[in-house]
Amino acid sequence: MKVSSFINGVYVDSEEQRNITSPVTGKLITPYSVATDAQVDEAVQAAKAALKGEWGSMSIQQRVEILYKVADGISARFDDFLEAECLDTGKPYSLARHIDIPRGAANFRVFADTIKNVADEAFHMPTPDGTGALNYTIRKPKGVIGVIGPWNLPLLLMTWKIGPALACGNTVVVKPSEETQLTMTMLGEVMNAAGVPKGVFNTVLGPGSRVGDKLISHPDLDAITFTGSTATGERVAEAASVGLRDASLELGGKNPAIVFADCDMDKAIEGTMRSVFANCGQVCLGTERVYVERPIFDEFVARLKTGAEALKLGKAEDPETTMGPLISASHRDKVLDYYQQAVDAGATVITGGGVPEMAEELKGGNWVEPTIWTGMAEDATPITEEIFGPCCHIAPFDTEDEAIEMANNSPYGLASSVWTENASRAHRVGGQMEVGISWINSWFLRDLRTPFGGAKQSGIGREGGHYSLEFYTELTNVCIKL
Ligand code: TXE
Repeated sequence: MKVSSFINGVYVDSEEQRNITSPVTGKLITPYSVATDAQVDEAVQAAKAALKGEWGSMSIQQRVEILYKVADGISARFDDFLEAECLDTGKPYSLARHIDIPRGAANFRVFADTIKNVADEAFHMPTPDGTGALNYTIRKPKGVIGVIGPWNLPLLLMTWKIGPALACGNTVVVKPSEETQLTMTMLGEVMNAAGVPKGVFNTVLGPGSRVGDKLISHPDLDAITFTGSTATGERVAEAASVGLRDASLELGGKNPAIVFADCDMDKAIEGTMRSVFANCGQVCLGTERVYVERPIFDEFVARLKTGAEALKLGKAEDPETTMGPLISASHRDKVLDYYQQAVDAGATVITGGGVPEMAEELKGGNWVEPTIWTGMAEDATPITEEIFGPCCHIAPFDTEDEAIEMANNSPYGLASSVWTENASRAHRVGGQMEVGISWINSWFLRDLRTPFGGAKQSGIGREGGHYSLEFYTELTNVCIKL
């Protein structure tokens, strides 16, 4: 497969080639072409021109039909997308088969349905002369949207933005993470086959600091939607402020789980296993801080340890595999540095803490052990900073108020999970979490109509359902004097 930017309906090469390597083996997967500055500009100009062409004059129904075809196109090539996503990220097939690829298709279907069913607002108003007036709103596309995303759930997170952006009639220039570009590259073929007009969907490939920065600084972008780290989110917000463009920022997290003694322990362990270790801990919604009520603390720690030690690290395609590697060697260095900082901060290492012994052919991969700590002070950096690896710290608590205070004591506010069988407590505690998404007895349970986003340094704005429409459209109020 040739990996290059997709501009105005065709793949374009460039002289500068870089390598994509496997997180599983460290070996070369394929080279890719880095977009030049001129190609970034061409992509934005193609997107701008497409707004005025066939795409711009389509009815909502016509757009919706095309988006259904895009969803069908992903589903029809399910196995190709699955293989590419797992090759790029190293995540187990068993995970991507149930989450990443189905959600990639669903993101087009759901937002096609959303735009089809949304009603315009209308208000009648009295006027001094008694004739009255009628106000109604018209939803228009914002224009050219810059879409920048991360490497942890590449197809899922990018289409979560591209789906609603196109449903609302915008055009997009997409910059996937330089770590994971395969499924976004394939999406170009799907768009062409579905009849998406040229220039509506474009990709530019390359490093964020260069290609990404060139894109967000382009004066002809009308809005930017970004998922990634808080530090880069601040840079995106800065670039968006020039020309007063709108920016939607979905950033990092340091998500807590609170486990009360009245929980269903089996469910709490199963849910926490997923929230800590799924995707090798590389999920923005993942749990890295677990607070457990003292009477069940020892049992909880022992059972989570058993679960962590039962995880099977291995190749993505092996049906036995339940955990893959980290995305890159540099990310592994970062995670291992936190593992060391935890020891330095006096942590008791319940399990893991290092690099696992892997079979010869996997030795070059970015493997780390699933890790659980106890005993750190709440201000230790492995407890305050996002690690983005397969690890968590477990601390005991004695009262509900103490648990809420510890859980909320973070500069981040993306997600939380509360485990209790007491319905009053579930509502009381769930509502007090300073986060965008508060789960009770669950994790990663997502209805795409609900608002998604973070409080505090976890982001600005919400996407999902009609919240996405708010971001991806510009409203015009028409006021008619009757
Ligand atoms: O993120 P970046 P990285 C967190 C996680 C991880 C850390 C760093 O803690 O360890 O961030 O990961 C593009 N202008 N999350 O370095 O830099 C970049 O090319 C424009 C949490 O991968 O934020 C990529 O496409 N674009 C997160 C995207 O931004 C720029 C998921 C994200 O990269 C740019 C990923 C620039 N100046 C990491 N610099 C989550 N919330 O899910 C970089 N990019």
